[in-house]
Formats: sequence, C-alpha cells, structure tokens
Amino acid sequence: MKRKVLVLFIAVTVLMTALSGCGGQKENQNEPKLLLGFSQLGSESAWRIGNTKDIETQADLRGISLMFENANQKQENQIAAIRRFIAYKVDVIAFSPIVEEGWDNVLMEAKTAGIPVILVDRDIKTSKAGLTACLIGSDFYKEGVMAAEYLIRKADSLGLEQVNIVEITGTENSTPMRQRQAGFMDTLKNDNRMRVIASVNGDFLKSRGAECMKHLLETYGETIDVVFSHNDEMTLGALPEIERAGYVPGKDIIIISIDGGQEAIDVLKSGKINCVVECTPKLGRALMETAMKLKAGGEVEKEIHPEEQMFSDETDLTRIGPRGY
Ligand code: GZL
Repeated sequence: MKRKVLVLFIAVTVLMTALSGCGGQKENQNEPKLLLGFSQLGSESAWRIGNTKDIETQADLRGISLMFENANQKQENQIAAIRRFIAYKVDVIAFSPIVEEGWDNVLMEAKTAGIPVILVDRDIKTSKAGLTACLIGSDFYKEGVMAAEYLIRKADSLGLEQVNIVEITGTENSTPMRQRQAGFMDTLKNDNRMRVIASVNGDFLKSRGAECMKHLLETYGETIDVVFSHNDEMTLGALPEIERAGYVPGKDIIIISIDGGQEAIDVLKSGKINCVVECTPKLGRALMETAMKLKAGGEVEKEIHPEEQMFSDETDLTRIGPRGY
C-alpha cells in the first residue's frame, strides 16, 4: 500500500511541476519582452529606408515587438501614431520627428500616460523639460563642419581665390537641415574666399534636388564653383542637371554631399562627387538597448551619437566596403 501511495505522490508532483513549468514557460513565450511603438517619418531616401530596415532587424533579433507606422512625410500622421501607441499602452515610444517644433502636446500626453519617449535620428525644440528620455542620432553640426573643412582644403589645393557656393538644403526646420547648415556656415565664415550665393530647399528628395539644381544653373550658370547638398538623394538628382547644362560634376563644379549610401559612394568613386560625409542610418541597436533599459526602469544617456567618418577624393576610395544602405 505504502509503495502505491509513494508512486502516486511522485506522479502528482511530476505532473504539477510540468504544468506549472509549462504554464510559466507559455506565459514567458507569449509575454513580449518589450512592446515598442515607432513612428518613422517617411521613405524619402535610401538613408531613411536603411534606417527603417535596421530598426526592424534589430527589434527582430531581440524578440522585441515593434508597432511600426510610416508617416509619409506628414507631422500630423506622426502625432496620430503616437496617440495610438499611447492608447495601446506600449512600453516605450520612439519616433524620428520630421521637424523640430509642434510636439509638446502629444509628448505631454505620453508623459501623463507614463510612457517614456526616445528621439531617433532627429531632435525636437521644446520649452518643456522631461518630455523625452534620450536622443539617438548623428551630430549634424559636425557633419556640416566636416563638409566645410573639406572645401577649405580643396580650395587650398586648387589655389582658388574666390569660391561661389550653392546650397541645396534638406527639409526646412528639421534638425539635420538646421545643424548641417550651421556647421557648414560657421566653419567658412572667416574664410574670405567663400561666398554662399544661394540656398534652396530640396526637402531631402531626389526630384526636388534636380529641380533646385536646374533653377540654380539657369540663374547662376558658370559662376557656380561648389554644390553643398544636405543629402545624397538630392545630390543624385542634381548631377544629371549639371551634366545636361554642359558641366562636368566633380571637375567643373565641386560636389559635396552627406549620408554615405552605396549609390553616392559608387558615384564618388567615379569622380562625379568629391566628398561624402557619412551619416549612419544604423541606429537600431542603440534604440533597442535604450528601450530595454527604460522598460526595466534603468538610467539612460541623454544623447547617443554614433561615430561617423568622411569619404573624399583626398583618400584611397578603393578601401570603402559595402555600405548596407
Ligand atoms: C539624417 C536624416 C536625413 C538624411 C536624409 O539623419 O534625418 O533624412 O540625411 C533623410 O537622407 O531624408
């Protein structure tokens, strides 16, 4: 009799352990480790598409549930997406603000809901403290400085006494547009050779870059010595217009661009672009690690800036590896 009771006890114990272990494991398997709401501003460039791909890949690698919304270049779509994330009670909200102003109300709603917010790629301007936990993105001012420092060296090497520059800017009131322009202008302001004869808005779009370049050539023609373009997309749109007007880009007109995507690097290697300042879109790993820390109630850095480099006709371009975007 005793033996039967012992066997029965062991059987029940094993069964209970299995069920509790199974139930526990099942809850763990179904319970996402993190639900992250991300509002991407659009798909306007190879950079943006690469940024989205990297964020999705890094979330997947970590088993993080990503609620992804593409705003198609509209701030109101980003604001609506953030409100949906709040209603859905995500653990963390992240977004790449298309412009710097106009976020206070929706970010106050996120703060009231107790949901931390991470800025990805671009910054916001606000008078209110504590609306966001962290900014993960490039140092755009430094990118503008690197572009200008290259131009100064190039002017020195060519013995130029006067340098007429046209600027094709990114989206007005966006962080990269404001800071790339500031870094570039601040670095050149004491060099009397340098004159910015025009600055036009290309909105980071290839088509607008072509339209801007056509207008600039019709207006300034052969007086243009340099094109400073805030992203590769606009640069790639501008180059055919330069050739159509009878000029050789990279020779007759110095071309300086920012992003460092594969297509622009290939054109740099061909000699039609002189300088490409890198702006990496690979922010996904830092985003996921920061979001996980916030969910766990940990401290995070206020700003995380990736290391970036510059590629130009001063260096051995054959050593540049695949860019991945
Ligand atoms: C920069 C990013 C810019 C890229 C453009 O981090 O915000 O937006 O330079 C993109 O290509 O459109």
